[in-house]
Amino acid sequence: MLNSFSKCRYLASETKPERVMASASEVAFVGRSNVGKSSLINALCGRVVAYVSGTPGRTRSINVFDAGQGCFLVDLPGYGFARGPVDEVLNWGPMIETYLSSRVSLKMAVLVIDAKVGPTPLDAQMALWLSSHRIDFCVAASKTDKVKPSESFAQRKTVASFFEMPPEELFWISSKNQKSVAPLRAEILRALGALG
Ligand SMILES: Nc1nc2c(ncn2[C@@H]2O[C@H](COP(=O)(O)OP(=O)(O)O)[C@@H](O)[C@H]2O)c(=O)[nH]1
Ligand SMILES: [Mg+2]
Repeated sequence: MLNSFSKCRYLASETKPERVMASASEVAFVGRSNVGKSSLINALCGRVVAYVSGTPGRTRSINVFDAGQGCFLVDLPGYGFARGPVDEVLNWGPMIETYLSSRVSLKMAVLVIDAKVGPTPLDAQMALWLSSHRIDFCVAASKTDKVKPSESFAQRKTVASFFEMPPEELFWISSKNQKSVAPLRAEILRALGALG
């Protein structure tokens, strides 16, 4: 069973979900554009494997990373960014929905949200969509370095209660200073190794 992402490497970029290669098991990252999905993948791997951009809406394809032993990490295009070529914007919803609902090897989604901003209506919609499609997911609040330490405890509690979970179940992470990445890494490895 896989026990780290030290050998994880970029595999492919696809705009058609049906073209993504088959895996034994995989975990996908969803969330707003620019929320820190690619940075989080890099933090989980302990080195740069995913492209990080300062410009929102840059990732318009499904980026696949091979973690070894047939396991994939999948970086999905971010939502909430309306600008860009019309066909790309219109293609976004069907592209991730088709991907998420058709991958038989998908073990879990990581819903990445901004720790300071908290969940947006689109994040809430995504959580509901995942639940209604019976896709197991966890929530990772990223960029926690932007939350004042004095407000961190209360903010984590508020965000967790939005998702109706205890605060300790909400992953509270900073990719910038690598803070608390380990518990999420363990959860993803557990999900990838899960049978069924
Ligand atoms: N302060 C801070 N900035 C971050 C963190 N994670 C990502 N960023 C920044 O947020 C921007 C978007 O990051 P990226 O990973 O490309 O987001 P994506 O669009 O969701 O993949 C970049 O400028 C990153 O450097 C974090 O934990 N803390
Ligand atoms: Mg990205």
